[in-house]
Amino acid sequence: MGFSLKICRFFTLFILAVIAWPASALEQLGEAYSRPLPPGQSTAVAYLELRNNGDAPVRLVSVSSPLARSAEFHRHIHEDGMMKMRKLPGIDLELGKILRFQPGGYHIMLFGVKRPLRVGDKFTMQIETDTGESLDVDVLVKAY
Ligand SMILES: [Cu+2]
Repeated sequence: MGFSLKICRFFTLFILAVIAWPASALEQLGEAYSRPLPPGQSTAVAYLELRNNGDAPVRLVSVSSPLARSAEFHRHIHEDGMMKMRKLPGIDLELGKILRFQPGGYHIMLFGVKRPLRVGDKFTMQIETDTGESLDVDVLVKAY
């Protein structure tokens, strides 16, 4: 009786977990942040960490923000002893893997930023995947 009740509880919890499983594959880890942008400048950079919690690999295909005219995925690479950055048409994110946008690596560039950014300001970005998922990201402007 006690044992079968435990089994029953286990399966009930299991089924509830499956039902409650988020449809969203992309999970933001920690805080997304940007840096102050003085008046007269219009290109900003944003960083964050994402994990693929879905059940298949996913590809990030676009990023946008109401703050900017356009936004792109970029990556810094070393080439011929120089640090260069490349625009990426998309970024593949394996199942269970973490993608870190961080200084010197992957980053998100925002072009045509419509206002200066001061420490403590916030703005939003939307990241879209090839599966049609859209993740809203709140970005905080932090000091260097
Ligand atoms: Cu860049």
